[in-house]
Amino acid sequence: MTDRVVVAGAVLDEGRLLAARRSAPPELAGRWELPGGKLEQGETPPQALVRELREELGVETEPGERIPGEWPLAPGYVLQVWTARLVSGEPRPLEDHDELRWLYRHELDTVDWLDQDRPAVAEAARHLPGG
Ligand code: 9L3
Ligand code: MG
Repeated sequence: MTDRVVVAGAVLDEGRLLAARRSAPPELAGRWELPGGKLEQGETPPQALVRELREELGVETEPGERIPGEWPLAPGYVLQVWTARLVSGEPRPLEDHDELRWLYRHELDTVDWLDQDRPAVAEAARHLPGG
């Protein structure tokens, strides 16, 4: 059995990375993540990412490049991450999040990232100015 993919976005804008604080489920609430979610039937990861960011944040985005790596989640699921740029809209925490923050590179460790997301965030940092 191949693992199911959860796709997340390293949304980059004006030299900053978007971090989202989860409001659910209870065991993940309060922790920060790169927003995204599970692929639906027939979707490619970039298609799923565009849909998830629209649903969760109310923005239109364009996926960029895959961040190298794949990180284990709950059994049977793996996390893949793509960079994304904003095409239109201002991100708002519409679904599954209660706060958003734009972080410069030097601010990345000021939020309590999900353990699962930490290596992906470290890789995403390579796309930010200052390193
Ligand atoms: N997950 C971990 N890091 C992320 C994302 C978007 C998701 N950056 C985990 C949390 C959930 C599962 O993947 O256990 C499914 O995510 P969602 O559909 O609840 O966002
Ligand atoms: Mg989600």
